[in-house]
Amino acid sequence: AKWPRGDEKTWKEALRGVTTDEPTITKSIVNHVQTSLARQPHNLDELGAYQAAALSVRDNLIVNWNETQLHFTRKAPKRAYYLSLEFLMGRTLDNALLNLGLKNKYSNSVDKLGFNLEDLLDKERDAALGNGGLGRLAACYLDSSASQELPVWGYGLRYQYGIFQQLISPDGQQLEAPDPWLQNQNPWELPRLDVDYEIRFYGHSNRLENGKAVWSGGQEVLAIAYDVMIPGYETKNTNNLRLWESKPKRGFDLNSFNAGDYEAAVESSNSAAAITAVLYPNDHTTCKLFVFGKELRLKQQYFWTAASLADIVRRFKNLDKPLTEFPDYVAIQLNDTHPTLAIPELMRILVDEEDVPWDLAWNITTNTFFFTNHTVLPEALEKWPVPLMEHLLPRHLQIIYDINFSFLQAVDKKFPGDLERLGRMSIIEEGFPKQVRMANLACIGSRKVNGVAELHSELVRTTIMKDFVDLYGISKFANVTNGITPRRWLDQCNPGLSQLITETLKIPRSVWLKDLYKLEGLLAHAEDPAFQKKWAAVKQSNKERLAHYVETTLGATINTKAMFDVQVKRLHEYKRQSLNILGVIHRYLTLKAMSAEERKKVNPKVIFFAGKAAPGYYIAKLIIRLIVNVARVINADADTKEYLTMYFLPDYSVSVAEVLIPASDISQHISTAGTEASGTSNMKFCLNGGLLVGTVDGANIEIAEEVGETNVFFFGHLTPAVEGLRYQHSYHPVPVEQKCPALAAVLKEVSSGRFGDAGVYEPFLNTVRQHDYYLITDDFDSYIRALSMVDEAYQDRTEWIKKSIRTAAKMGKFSSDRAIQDYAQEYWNIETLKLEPNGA
Ligand code: T68
Repeated sequence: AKWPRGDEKTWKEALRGVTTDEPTITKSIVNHVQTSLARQPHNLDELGAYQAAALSVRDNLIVNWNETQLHFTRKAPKRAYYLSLEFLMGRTLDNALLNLGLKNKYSNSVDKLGFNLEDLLDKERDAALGNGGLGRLAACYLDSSASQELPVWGYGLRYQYGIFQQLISPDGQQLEAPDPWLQNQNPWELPRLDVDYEIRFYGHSNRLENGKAVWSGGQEVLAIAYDVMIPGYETKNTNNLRLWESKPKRGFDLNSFNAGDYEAAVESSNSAAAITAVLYPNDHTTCKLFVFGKELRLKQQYFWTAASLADIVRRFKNLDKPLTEFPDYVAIQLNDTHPTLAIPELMRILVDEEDVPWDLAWNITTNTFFFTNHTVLPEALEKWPVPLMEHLLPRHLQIIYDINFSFLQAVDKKFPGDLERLGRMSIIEEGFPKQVRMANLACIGSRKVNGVAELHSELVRTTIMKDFVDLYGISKFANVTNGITPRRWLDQCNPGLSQLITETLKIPRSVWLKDLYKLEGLLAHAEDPAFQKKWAAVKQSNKERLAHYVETTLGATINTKAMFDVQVKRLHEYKRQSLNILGVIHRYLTLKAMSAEERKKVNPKVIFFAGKAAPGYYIAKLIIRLIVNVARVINADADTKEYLTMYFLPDYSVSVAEVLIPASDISQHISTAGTEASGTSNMKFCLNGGLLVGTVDGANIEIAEEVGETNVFFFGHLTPAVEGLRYQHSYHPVPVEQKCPALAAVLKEVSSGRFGDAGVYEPFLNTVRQHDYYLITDDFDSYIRALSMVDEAYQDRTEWIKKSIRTAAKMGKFSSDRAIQDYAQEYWNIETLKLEPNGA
């Protein structure tokens, strides 16, 4: 092709590639210190040095990102889009350096400039645009997509404030503070002020002939794109995560302004900016009690899906292909029901704006979307009141009714006269008010539906989606077991172990980090005492690193010779941190009852908790309070503190997880059977050589299948028993004293005020004593037995280390690379498109 403008030679000499030599790296950092930050060596602090290094790395990412986008545009492959309301990215600098292969060079450069790279990495604020597993999964999937050179974009929201900062008050209560993560600027995004779309809310929809309508009036706001570069590991391919920010369409209301009412003049612009102001901190519950705030959440969902779809349709239309070919070029993955409005929105675009006949539009739509379910908990299934939807999105409600009408006709054709079935399957739930069932809509509008671990997918098929399986057949309902990226969750967070693995396997790190099944090669060394010793030494130094972190944050000194037992995840009754804390109290009471001599035989243990509770989740917050106050009593008890201490680490985050996970000897994944869809931290702990104590739930089951049941400490009732036990609790309750005396003794101590605050914990204790929906009383004894087996196993340290090696060695399946391949092949039908190093 002809050179587009100017002198080709001049351009080509001036265009830069990725900087890879140390002197140029150093120059580029200093250049940013001087010009981007307007600083000098004498007033450059660590934050400034971090920013300059980050800006220099960003320059490199942008070069690759730009070439990748151009290449993809030219080649026009089918693309997949991952729509997620949450991307829990954590920090970026370390990951970018790893993926670019520039860590050593940058380390040397900043060294010469008088800084230490590890200290600079620590200056970065987490991008915490997510609640937990669902958001972190999206982040791992972006890493794997880019690393495997797949044309995948993420679409999300650019919240001004991420998940709240958690503070713990002196009496153990969770307090929330805002997370102004953009305060120091964010070098990892590129504002695309030229990429904007108008998004409408409210107004009226007037139906025309043949299914079309005109939606007008109401409020219009602008969606502005911010692009986040997603580098692949050891490839030039750099994908895009596009986050939308809301902005008023016009600066302010000129009429009010001219009338002198300045407050009214800016009001509507405030309401536009509010849409992307803050991430909703509720996981697993739609917070039914608060009617306010709900509308804003629905606004977020529509704003984001409408902007993303407008962008996707525009990109498709640039290809100059008929709209019937849309599904040959576009696959859209719905991360939970949050983006389900994308289904009626695509229908609206096709029918109202592109003049596509309804049936054809429906065909295009149902061949484009794929839906991942992340929970079967009934309280977590999203429903929106019809009146709210009618008010905010009048056209979409019409479309949903039209979809529902033909859908119910099809159901009635297959199951004539089965009114109950129609009632269950309808997108609209009858009641006051009527509600839109988003999971039904997502299922009806998608090609395939998947769960996130084998057991969970089976529960989807047999419980919440059973009627839909009867209608569509089983093949629409499949499984993709979750995965985690080994780049962040082994190489970055555990460099010592990564190094040891590379020298043991005698293959380059880049090979096993891209093919995690290669870890199986470690099995051949499990019996080698020299290797065992090195393996144990890595764990020990990670424990010391964690101890140092706890010392600096909480001021506590920790016995790093003790076993480290960790439970870190969102606070929720179904995850049963309650079982853990009640178990800790049981252990404490048992220790207190022993003689000093007896105690000496006990395996010393340090227990770590961390996790946030949704701000409105009263019981979860009480459980945090109990954990903190029990810790205070236990840690101060001279009789026992040598053998048992406990810490609640405030403000759990991705970067705190990166310190905690590699240090764990054992971690707890103890949800009531059938409630944890998958879990992903279980995979992270095992990949770092930690063992699991857990229930037969979620991905725990598949982990045990891989590593062998002898290497996992399972306990508790199984999923099929849960329903019957709950029935018993309701209709034939047995007092705790009778059913589980050990637990009754623990509850009594808490009630008596032994851990302070007598009375405060009653509402929580009553959940256990009364309905015990999560089966604490049923699983307690078996849990305590499992913990004794853990203690026993830990006494034989060599055996333990072997278990640890064998566990890590068998984690290949849980790489998110495998999960993404599965999505790419079985769902999206997309192919690798590599950007060659020379840019071809
Ligand atoms: C989690 N879900 C599952 N939800 O609980 C976990 N929900 O088992 C699974 O491993 C993980 O998804 C990945 O599949 C969540 O994290 C949320 O955070 C959430 C947020 C908003 C609304 C509902």
